[in-house]
Amino acid sequence: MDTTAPTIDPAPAAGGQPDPIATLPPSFRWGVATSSYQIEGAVAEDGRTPSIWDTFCRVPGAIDNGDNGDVACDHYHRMPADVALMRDLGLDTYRFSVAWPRVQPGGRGPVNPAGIGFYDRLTDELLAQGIDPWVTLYHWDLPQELEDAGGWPERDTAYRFADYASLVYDKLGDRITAWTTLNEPWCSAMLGYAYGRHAPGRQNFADAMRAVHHLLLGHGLATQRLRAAATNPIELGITLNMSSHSPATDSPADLDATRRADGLGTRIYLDPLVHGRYPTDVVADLAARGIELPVQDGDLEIISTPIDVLGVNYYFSTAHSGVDEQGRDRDEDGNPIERVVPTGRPQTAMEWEIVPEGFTKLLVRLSRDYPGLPMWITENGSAFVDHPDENGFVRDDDRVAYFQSHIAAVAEARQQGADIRGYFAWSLLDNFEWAYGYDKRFGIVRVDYDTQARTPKQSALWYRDTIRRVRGGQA
Ligand code: IFM
Repeated sequence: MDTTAPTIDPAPAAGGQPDPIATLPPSFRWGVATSSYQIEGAVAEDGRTPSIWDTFCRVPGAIDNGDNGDVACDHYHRMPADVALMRDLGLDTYRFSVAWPRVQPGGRGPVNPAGIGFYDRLTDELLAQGIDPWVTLYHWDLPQELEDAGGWPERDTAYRFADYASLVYDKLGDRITAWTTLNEPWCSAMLGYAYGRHAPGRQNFADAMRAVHHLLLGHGLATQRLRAAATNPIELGITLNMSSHSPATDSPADLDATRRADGLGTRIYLDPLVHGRYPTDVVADLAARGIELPVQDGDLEIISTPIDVLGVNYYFSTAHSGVDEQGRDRDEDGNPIERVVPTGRPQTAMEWEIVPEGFTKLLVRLSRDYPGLPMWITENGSAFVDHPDENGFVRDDDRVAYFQSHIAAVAEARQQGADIRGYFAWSLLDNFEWAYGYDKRFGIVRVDYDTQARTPKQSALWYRDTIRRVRGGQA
């Protein structure tokens, strides 16, 4: 990394108040997160078979600009240099995901030595540079063969996932202690099977609900397998994407829409994971639509197998209305309306409203409703339109401001009693942002996709300096 690049001082906190980030303890842990399909490329190398994303990217119109992950950031071939970048940023930990079709081609059968070899080398490289590896087992790249057999709406996929998790643990468990089963099952279920915006691109709400249950079952089965296999202490958990939901007005329709958004966004996952039951109001809402979750005897005990850590991914918060723009409270199928209403706040390039206080509210709420579960912020970050200067340097003040206000929001939640142990910035590199392709840049390091050159942005330098100051107790 160019150490002559400017060092960025954090902006003073508003109103001359002490910076809340200064309240984070030196023991607080800092990292960056990525995912396999978004950065690796090399989709047909060393025995990897297609995932649902390789297939979906070939559907005309599915991805902006017709982009795909064939090359992405070419991380598969540039991994040691990328780890060196992380070392130069002074990171404690790196959260990456393992590509299922790379290590178990087709989603069944034995491990592929060449595929797992990549993660084996990555693990060793991280440890050699003093960075703790944190594995996510599933960040959406389901082997296509398993989708052809029914995908997550099919119960068998949960058992296939547990087998795959065991294979990975068997090869990496001697060196890796932090394990996340699933990343953002809401996205897998809703974007993938209800809205058709993500792979595999299906649009069937009942299938999405079946996927929710089987994702949770897969998580529980994998948790049991890893616990049984672990000979050393491990930190095991799941990562959920969550927001604070508020009603657009205090009308009964808006209050009910907010309840339903929270039910399908947060409680349908956390209630079974932590309390061993699905929320009764959500079950009733589904029953009103003729849908029953495919729960079998013993499933909820498996799903609520104790975990050590809850991963929280936060990007925005939302206000909800129970009526559409024409004032109707039911859609054409007779289902109640639940509409996100803009509040006029500034937005990121994703058109997501910037609501740091919603982050504090969410974290405090989680610690109240699901007590005793330590939290890590496993993703937080923002896409903005980046403009490199004549030297290729990106002065991304908007991204720095986003990080500053959101890390301060985490510190504020800790002050209010939430047990939060660490923070991963999303993301190390600009990367393949799913249906948006490469136009949306979340990286703290700019990637020139023509040359694959990496250039740390101002936000990377700010993050490095913030970590140093907090560690030294002088944030
Ligand atoms: O890029 C994604 C990531 O894969 C999952 N969490 C949200 C990020 C930004 O959309």
